[in-house]
Amino acid sequence: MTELLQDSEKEVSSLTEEKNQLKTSLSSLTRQKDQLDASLSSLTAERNQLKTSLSSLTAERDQLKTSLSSLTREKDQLDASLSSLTAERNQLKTSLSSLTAERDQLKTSLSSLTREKDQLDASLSSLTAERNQLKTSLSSLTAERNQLKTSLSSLTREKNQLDARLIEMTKDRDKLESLSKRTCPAGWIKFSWSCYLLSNRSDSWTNGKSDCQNKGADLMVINSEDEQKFVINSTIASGFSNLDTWIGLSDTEEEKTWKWIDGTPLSYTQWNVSQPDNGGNQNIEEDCAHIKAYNGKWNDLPCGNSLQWICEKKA
Ligand SMILES: [Ca+2]
Ligand SMILES: [Ca+2]
Ligand SMILES: [Ca+2]
Repeated sequence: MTELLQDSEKEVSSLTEEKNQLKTSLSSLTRQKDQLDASLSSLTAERNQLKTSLSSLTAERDQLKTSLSSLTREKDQLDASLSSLTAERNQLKTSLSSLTAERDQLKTSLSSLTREKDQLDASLSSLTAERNQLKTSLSSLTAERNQLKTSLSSLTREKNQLDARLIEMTKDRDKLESLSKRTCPAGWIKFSWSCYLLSNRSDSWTNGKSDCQNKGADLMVINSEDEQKFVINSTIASGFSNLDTWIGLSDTEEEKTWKWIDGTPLSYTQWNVSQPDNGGNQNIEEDCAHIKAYNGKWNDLPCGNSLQWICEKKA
């Protein structure tokens, strides 16, 4: 029995010890549970805060995504702008370079223009002086011009008169041309605007004159040296110079006043040496002229002498 008691005592002791241990464990577990409750409560609060944070961060992220997208577009535009600005800058650099060269040339030009301007200033000064002189000259030239205008006016009138005369003279010339084309009758010799005929017989100056008048002519009137030369040189008329021939010149009306038969003034003469002499000392009257056979010069003879004669009429 004792042994049994002993065993029970032992068992009670162990159970008591175990119960104490369990009490201690319970106490510690209760503390532990309180601590866990407190932890759970704070974790729940923390989770709620984190949920709120997550929500706001998500919103923020979405805004950032939107921003990123718009910034990406903006960046692309800026890239394009940069590219075009770079090209523009390169062009500007080129322009700057050429402008710099141009500016240097302009500087050089400016320098030479400045020198030129100084020269021009000097020239201007001398030109001003010259201009003043020219003004004075102009004034006198204006006066001169006015005089010349007056002269011009009178010259114009004169020219008009000359024009009118020219027209008349042209008409005259045309008449003369048509005259010069005229021909002479058969047997007559033409020279200039006249026809000439040597008589085939001899007679007095007066009868010779009548003979010519019967032929519509007159005794020859020598108007010029040409006509004189024609008479003595012409081949066909060479016979003329081999003969003494009456010409239409006489001083019958008034002694020593020689007149051509047609009233032509006596301007050209070809008298032989010492002629006319009215017969000299022979006490005769010599009033009619003839061409001398041997030299073609003129001499006066008595009108009744018998010579051949030369008739002349207009062609
Ligand atoms: Ca004549
Ligand atoms: Ca005489
Ligand atoms: Ca004589």
